[in-house]
Amino acid sequence: MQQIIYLEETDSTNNWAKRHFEGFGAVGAVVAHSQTGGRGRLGRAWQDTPGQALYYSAVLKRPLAHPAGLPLYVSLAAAKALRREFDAPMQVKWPNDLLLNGKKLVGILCEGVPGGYVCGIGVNLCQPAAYFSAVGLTHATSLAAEGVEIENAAMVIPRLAQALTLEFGSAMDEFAEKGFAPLREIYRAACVNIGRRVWFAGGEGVAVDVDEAGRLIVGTDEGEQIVFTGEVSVKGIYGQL
Ligand code: BT5
Repeated sequence: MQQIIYLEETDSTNNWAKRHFEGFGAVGAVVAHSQTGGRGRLGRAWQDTPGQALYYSAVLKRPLAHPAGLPLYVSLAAAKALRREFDAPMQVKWPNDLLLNGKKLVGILCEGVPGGYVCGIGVNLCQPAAYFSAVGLTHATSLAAEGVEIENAAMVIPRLAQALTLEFGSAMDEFAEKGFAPLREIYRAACVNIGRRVWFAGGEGVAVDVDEAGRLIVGTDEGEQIVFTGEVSVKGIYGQL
């Protein structure tokens, strides 16, 4: 049985997992009812709606042959858990946002620490659509806002936390050994970037593929470019014209 710790409040479940990393077994997780300093990538904030969303971080203490693909693995693992629990058809925006009906439902923040990894996953469960417009997150959504019936979030949260934690156990043996390559087809099928116009730090073009290492391949006027990291906006997604 993998250990999942439930907290009433913390700054960020990723921070908490890092501070208590030594106390975890090979696989474990922490969930908070509320985060006072939830973090996104690149110093951005993750909004807190206590009890209406899942704030979860998995702790992973195992070597990964190709750790660069971890955020993509985690996005597929979360998509699988959400499909299983709620029958929700998720899409992925490279590298690791999960979208439902074109809006951001899940944010993922993977961080390396000495001896392993912390994988943070935020899932919006039952905030009403009006909440997102009130806080200016016009491209975000929750399961409930998309019509998924959530009777009791307090019961859904531990169920989803358990489903997610399973994905960090033996389910990830193949990824730990072989990296992203065996997942490439599944990822490509879910990826909203492919075939769309994208903008990235080095230019713009049409996303044509995701390679075996999980990098985005973009066809530009100067030829194919490989995007390793950073922000990529996608035409037609998040209000991008
Ligand atoms: C992410 O960053 O999407 C990663 C978010 C990870 C959150 C989890 S919660 C548990 C764990 N503990 C943490 O402290 N973090 C992790 P990024 O790609 O940088 O996106 C951040 C952007 O998403 C913000 O600038 C907003 O535009 C938007 N955003 C903020 N809160 C949101 C929410 N609740 N739902 C949807 N979008 C949100």
